Amino acid sequence: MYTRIFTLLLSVGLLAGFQHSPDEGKGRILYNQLGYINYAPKLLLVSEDVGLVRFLDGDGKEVLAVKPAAAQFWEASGTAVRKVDFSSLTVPGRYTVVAPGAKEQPAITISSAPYHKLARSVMKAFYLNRAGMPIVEQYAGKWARPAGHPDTLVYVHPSAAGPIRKAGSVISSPLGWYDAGDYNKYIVNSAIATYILFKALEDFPAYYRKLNLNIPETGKGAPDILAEAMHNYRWMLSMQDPADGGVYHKLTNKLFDEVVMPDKATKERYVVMKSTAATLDFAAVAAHASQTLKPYGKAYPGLAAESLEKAEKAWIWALQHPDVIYIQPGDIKTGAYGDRYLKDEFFWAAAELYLATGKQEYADAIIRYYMKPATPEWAVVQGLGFMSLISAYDKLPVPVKNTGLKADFMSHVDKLVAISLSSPYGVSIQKFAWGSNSYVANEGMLKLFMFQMTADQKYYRSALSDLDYILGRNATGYCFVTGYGDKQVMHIHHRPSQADGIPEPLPGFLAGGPNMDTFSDCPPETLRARLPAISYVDLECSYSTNEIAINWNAPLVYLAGGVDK
Ligand code: 9MR
Ligand code: 9MR
Repeated sequence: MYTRIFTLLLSVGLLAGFQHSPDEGKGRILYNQLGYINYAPKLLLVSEDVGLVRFLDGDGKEVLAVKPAAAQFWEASGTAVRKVDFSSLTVPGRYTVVAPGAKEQPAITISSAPYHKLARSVMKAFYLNRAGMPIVEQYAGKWARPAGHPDTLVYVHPSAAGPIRKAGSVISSPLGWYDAGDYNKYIVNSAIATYILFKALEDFPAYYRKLNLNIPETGKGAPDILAEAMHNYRWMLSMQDPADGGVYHKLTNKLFDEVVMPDKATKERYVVMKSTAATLDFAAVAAHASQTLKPYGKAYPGLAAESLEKAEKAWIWALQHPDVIYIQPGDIKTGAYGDRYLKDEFFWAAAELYLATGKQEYADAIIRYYMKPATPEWAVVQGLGFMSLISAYDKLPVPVKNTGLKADFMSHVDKLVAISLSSPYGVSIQKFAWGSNSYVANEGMLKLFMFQMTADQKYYRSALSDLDYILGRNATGYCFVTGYGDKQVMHIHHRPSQADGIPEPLPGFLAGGPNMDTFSDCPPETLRARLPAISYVDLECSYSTNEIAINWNAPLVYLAGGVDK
């Protein structure tokens, strides 16, 4: 009875916006827990009650003292923070941060390459999430596990049936990455993640050609990042119906698997419904792959040509079926990725097909589907098309240039930079949705891309600031990448991490992050703040704030590797 009343009071408190986050309150120092680059700008945050911040070297000698800037209130977190700029500290080392009113004295690192391990690890996470093959000790150490989900016997769901592949017939569609904490494979999300890895290789070629991930394909003639992307891309290719070029939306169980290791999850799997979104995203990635693969014909014989052929076939299907929205069949309960707005998918596919073929019809399509840029999300993909087009800008025909795509993209990214400069936390994110940390990572990716294009330092600085947020300088105080930081995420919603009997989670995964999309995932008595930037719990039940996903890690690969290069 008393517990009931207590719970009731608690819920009233929560609904009223009462903050229960144990991390809230006074005396905080928020900082990038992996460290800062010696020659780059450096910013940490303190709460408003914290005074003069002193930096002590290994001998306890003060090397710098900074008066925090005026407090700035952030509506998203319900707290005020003061910026501490310590950019003048450039000597690599460990420094203790002390300040009156602070409840801790954290040690911060300054180094020439503080993100090297991280960049490799966020990429290696894709290997650890592979379906269809064993993860072996030589490459994974204690994270080794037997193969799961071979997907060599997959049923054609009634929604996916055609004249040749009838309902209930069997196809083979192996490999790929698990999407997230669940074991299903979804084309829409796979496509954007795969593309971003291709793009990371292209934009930071020297770095990614030599980055050794210690995976089975290492040393076999292709850069590891490409070989890893190929593990998923090969699965994607098998999702196209050879009869008509349409692409199944997903390969999935009927219900989400139990929380067990992959090899213990053996329920039947289905390919479900072809959709226009999946087919266009497939077309974009396959067209792009035809270019990415060109220098690696020895490692992947014939694959570049096959890719282009499949991409064009997918495009034709999409033109003939321009509005097949994914509608979840009644017996299928897994993720939907049900995008309803497809102009951006048409734009992205047209852009990639033009770049791969130079054909007039695709140039016309770029213009026909032209739209203003936006930061990428799984359902918002035109930004990826912009990145590809701008990278090849000089080769674009005049009418395509005349869309104003370069200026439009730059103004989008400039807006992001402007927001981050005036934001109390130094970030561009304003809307906190499911996977909020990936919004920060995607914004950082766009900024770093602009830096590559223009060499303008303002983009680089703002991208670094996004990385600072992800690595601890955020309102929860967590370093959001598993396996890293002083305050680590320990309980991600990720079946292998939950079921493997090892206390710590698999490393290198970006947790989704704070948002208020749903509160129904954890038991009702769970304490969770009711303000967007702090509404996060490090609990396995909290799939809405603490799951991981391939499309969230991918932009972090771009960002962390691009900064580490
Ligand atoms: O594990 C699932 C996760 O990958 C999804 O993002 C999430 C929302 O669709 O659903 C999770 O599965 C839960 C299901 O929806 C309801 N029963 C409990 C499942 C978690 O173990
Ligand atoms: O990332 C997706 C998020 O934008 C949606 O709000 C959410 C609920 O539909 O689903 C997320 O995607 C999940 C997918 O449906 C199933 N695998 C796990 C994904 C991450 O939570």
